[in-house]
Amino acid sequence: MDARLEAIRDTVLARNPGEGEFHQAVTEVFESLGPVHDRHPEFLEGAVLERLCEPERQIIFRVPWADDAGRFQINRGFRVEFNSALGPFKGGLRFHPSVNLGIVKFLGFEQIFKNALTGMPIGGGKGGSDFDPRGRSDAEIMRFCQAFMTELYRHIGEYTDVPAGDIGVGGREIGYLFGQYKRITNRYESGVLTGKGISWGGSLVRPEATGYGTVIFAEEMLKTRGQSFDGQRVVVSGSGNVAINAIAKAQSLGATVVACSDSSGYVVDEAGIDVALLRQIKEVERGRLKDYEARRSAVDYVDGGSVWDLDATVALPCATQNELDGDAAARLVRNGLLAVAEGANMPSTREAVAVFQDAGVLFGPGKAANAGGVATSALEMQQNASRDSWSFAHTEDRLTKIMVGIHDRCAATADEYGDPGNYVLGANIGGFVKVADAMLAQGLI
Ligand code: NDP
Ligand code: 2IT
Repeated sequence: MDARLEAIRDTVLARNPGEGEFHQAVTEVFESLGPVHDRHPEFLEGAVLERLCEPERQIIFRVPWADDAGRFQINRGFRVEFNSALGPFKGGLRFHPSVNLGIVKFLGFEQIFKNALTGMPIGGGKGGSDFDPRGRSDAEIMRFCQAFMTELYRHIGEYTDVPAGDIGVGGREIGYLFGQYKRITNRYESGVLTGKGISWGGSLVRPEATGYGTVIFAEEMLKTRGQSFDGQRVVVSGSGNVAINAIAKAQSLGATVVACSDSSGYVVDEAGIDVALLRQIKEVERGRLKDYEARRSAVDYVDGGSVWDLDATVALPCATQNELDGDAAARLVRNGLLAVAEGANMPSTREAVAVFQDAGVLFGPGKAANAGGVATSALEMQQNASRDSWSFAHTEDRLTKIMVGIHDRCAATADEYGDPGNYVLGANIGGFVKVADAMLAQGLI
């Protein structure tokens, strides 16, 4: 790492002790930015990096709620409003027992650059709670969402901060959150949340957008080597919103997705994952992936283990951070891997990324490859602002153009900085320069 940047990075790490994922995300971005600071000394003079690493505002709050047995439960809520140089803070809410400040900050930090890459007018933020939705009734989910919004409402707004979904937060939760926001504020402010239902201000394609976008990004990478998804053998981790829609899109392009997972285990279905059955189990019944095995022939369920033990030509990690380490990467490379596109945020460890890059595997980092979700959230905001709603075909066409544009910008930036094919460099520099220019233009804030 450039020595000037390393000194700033070390200060950031010392000021934020114990936030391992945040340290990892900052280090990974800083490693790309040395050459930018040679060309743009004004970024150092303007203390852009120091400002970027300090969120504009961080909110931590108590979320008290009552479970079905009438017992009082206390969770912790977060919203980190990281950077508003390009637009209102924008990013999802994660409900998962592992959520802590360091995780919310890594996600918010990544979101700044991702949102810049989309070309849409959105800043970066993230939030969530250590609430565990697993095993909770619908009524408990509703009461939790209402309690969460009872504090969050005062910090968000169409022009201020616009949350959406992430792990553990989908259409159901956004509905309860929106209802409570409306009830407290007495305002039908559609643009305050994205991922809404279609009849009450949502956008077609938003549910599919992250998974579809990840596959579109991967297809563009494959094209640079004269290849496509057609005939590829694909392994996907996760079986949530991003994973299911990535599987559907990859198979529509002629690939066979032979496996997917949840946090308990994985299924191997050599005929190709049955997306309708997977949706039925995970989205309708809210069941476990294990249930898939009994309902389809010639399927193996492996309890525990790792989906990365299988061989594949394309890997799409779509579950969570640091789920793919250096050993798993080396195994995939040995078994003939061509490409990786990250549907999840930071699913590959730094060691894994190094293995992929050293082996010449096409590697699309999350902040570029999974930007289709937030980009379509911005399209939802655009429809809300004009009180309009677009067709599926039109919205999907916009998403496709945005993803191709992100791919091409990352590739062109990597070329410009002398490292062709390095999408990590291209995404980090491309996103950073746009935000840095806007921050300097807006003065010392
Ligand atoms: P969901 O809650 O819909 O699904 C998450 C999936 O990942 C589940 O299969 C879950 O398994 C698995 N998973 C979650 N945490 C862990 C863990 N600690 N260990 C193992 N498996 C785990 O979330 P999404 O699909 O929305 O999000 C998946 C990833 O994509 C996240 O990294 C998120 O930040 C990222 N992302 C999401 C976007 C969106 O639009 N939703 C946009 C961009 C990125 P189980 O059910 O067993 O917990
Ligand atoms: O990580 C992400 O980009 C998301 N969870 C989606 C955020 C959004 O505002 O749609």
